[in-house]
Amino acid sequence: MARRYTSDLTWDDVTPKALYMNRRQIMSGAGAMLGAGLIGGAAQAQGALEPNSWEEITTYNNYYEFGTRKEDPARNAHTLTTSPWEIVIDGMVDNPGTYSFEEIVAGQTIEERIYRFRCVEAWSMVIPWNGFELADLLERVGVQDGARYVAFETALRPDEMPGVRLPVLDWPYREGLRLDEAMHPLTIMATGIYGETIPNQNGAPIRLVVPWKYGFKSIKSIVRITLTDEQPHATWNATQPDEYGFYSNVNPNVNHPRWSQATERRIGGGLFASRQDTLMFNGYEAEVAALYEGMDLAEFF
Ligand SMILES: Nc1nc2c(c(=O)[nH]1)N[C@H]1C(S)=C(S)[C@@H](COP(=O)(O)O)O[C@H]1N2
Ligand SMILES: [Mo]
Repeated sequence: MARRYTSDLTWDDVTPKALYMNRRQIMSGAGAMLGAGLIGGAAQAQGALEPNSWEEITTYNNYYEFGTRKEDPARNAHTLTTSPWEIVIDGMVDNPGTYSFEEIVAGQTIEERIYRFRCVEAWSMVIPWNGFELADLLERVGVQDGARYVAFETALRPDEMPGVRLPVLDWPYREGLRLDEAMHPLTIMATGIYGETIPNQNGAPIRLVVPWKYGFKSIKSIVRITLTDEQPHATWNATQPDEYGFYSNVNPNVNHPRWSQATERRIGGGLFASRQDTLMFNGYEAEVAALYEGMDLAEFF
């Protein structure tokens, strides 16, 4: 019951709200570039893991349903209706059904989890999420014997999502985890950032966060969760199987065919910040390596 993961990043690492508000004001001012450079540079010199600002987290996004440029989701995602919201939970569960967002979060303790977030494109952030362990939800609906994977699906609403009118991906966006990955205490369903309701561009009202995997596994605005005995369809994996594996664990030793994964650019690091080394399993090796014992991580990338 009290199986709780303690993050290696604590709230002491988070810029207090007053401070990050100041920082936003500083950065929008005349010395914006210089200020960003000095702050980011200082933090990095100390090896500190300073969470990214609200501004950075909510304006530099990947959410292709709202466009493929980093600034598109912040501009376009306001059209997404996030209330009411329902999630279908089906497949190999004792209590399948259509659950409202309120039913899903009822009784969950919303925790703060400050996680590194590493996109497969080799940029990264540190994000203070609010959410609950996916395992808690799965335990409530009752996972049946024989279930081996969890499949997830994002909403598909052409009226509200300009990006899905183009065949950029095989909509709806879908992802999947092995059951033991889904049940891992690091895996959360996020409903907030910095204690605020999660913005639409970050996957409102509820999205997955799997911090040891490349960002595309952390599927947004979930409307369906299915327990299954077969490896689920995963959008990026299906699109380019030689470039995006089903597992997609962050791994500095396995390069993307078109770029190195050994280093990453921390968003907000500033003009003079050097790239930083990418950590095995994004820094969560001690917690998750056992899940992959005996697996060839280059073959099952
Ligand atoms: N439905 C959906 N989920 C998605 C994506 C997307 O395009 N659509 N992009 C993924 C990618 S590539 C990344 S890096 C993260 C970005 O999350 P953020 O914008 O909150 O930082 O969301 C992931 N989840
Ligand atoms: Mo990504």
